[in-house]
Amino acid sequence: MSLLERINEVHNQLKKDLSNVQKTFQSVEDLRLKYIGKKGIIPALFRDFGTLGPNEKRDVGKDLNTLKKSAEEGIQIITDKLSGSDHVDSGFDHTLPGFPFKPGHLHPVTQTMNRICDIFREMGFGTEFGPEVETDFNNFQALNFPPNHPARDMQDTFFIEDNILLRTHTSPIQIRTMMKQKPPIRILAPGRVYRNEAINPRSYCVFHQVEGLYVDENVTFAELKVTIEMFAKKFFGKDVKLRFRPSFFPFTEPSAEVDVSCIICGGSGCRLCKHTGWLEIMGCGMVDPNVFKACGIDPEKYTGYAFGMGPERIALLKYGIDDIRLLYEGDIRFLEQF
Ligand code: 2NM
Repeated sequence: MSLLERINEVHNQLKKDLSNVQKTFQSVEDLRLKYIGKKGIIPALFRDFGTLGPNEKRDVGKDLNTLKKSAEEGIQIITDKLSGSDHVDSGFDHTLPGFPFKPGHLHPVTQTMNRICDIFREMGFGTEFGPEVETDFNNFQALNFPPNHPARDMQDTFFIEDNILLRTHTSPIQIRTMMKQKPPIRILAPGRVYRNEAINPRSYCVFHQVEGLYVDENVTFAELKVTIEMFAKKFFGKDVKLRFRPSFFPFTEPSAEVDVSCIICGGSGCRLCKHTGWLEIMGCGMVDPNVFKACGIDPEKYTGYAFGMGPERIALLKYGIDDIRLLYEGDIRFLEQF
């Protein structure tokens, strides 16, 4: 092969190497050594070039110089690019202080649920979860709802099939627990629930509940009262007063609704408590014997109390928000205040 042909072949190989080289300083340096280092290909060609006669030198010299220039420039361009994208001379000052990104935080409803669960955990309540798609049995029948109760209407409940629905409260979690576990049972059931009702400032079709259940021998209404009183004082402050009003739920007897003295005015009357001095925070009662029977628990041996509250409602009260829909619009200007 003549020197001219070798130069041509080396030039083609150089072009391939330049376009395929890995973009690291080490690979580019290896390439430089291969072609223009002292022991490289191009200096070797120059040594052979020195043995040619004057006429041949004229023909070959031009191509050899072009090859040398290609190698030097090609390697320089890649080296410059690498330097720019790495650290040198990119025009960016790496010593500037960092941009102050605000750390994120949990949603106010999640914060409220966690706080409720934490307080009851200190009192010995475990936490149970369950599916949002439930059976009619777990959501209504076992909870002593009569077959024609208005809550079982399509107007109030999202049905998926005849006996399959979106749970309207987290009580099915307690039903599942009572069916698989013997007393003593002391659990909290937090979760998302669904109701097919018109959306307005006070109610939304999706919201949350935290329910509690305690089943053992000789559980009394007095224990229910002190447990809820301890919770309310931890959550709202030790000066808060409580009021239990008689109420009705299919799954408890007797039943009560619990009010706390208004956290804004302390009981003297204001806009938040609609000038009553009281805020309703939850419902509660003694578990109806029919619920125990449906779960295979002996109502002659065991009694129990249960309670339920809505973290959305409690978050609205705590933060003085007047429209539940704000909690679900995901507007960061609203959410970042909590
Ligand atoms: C409430 C109020 C009163 C309740 C009852 C039960 C169960 F499964 F044990 F029967 N779970 N939750 C209950 C009782 C819920 O929410 C306002």
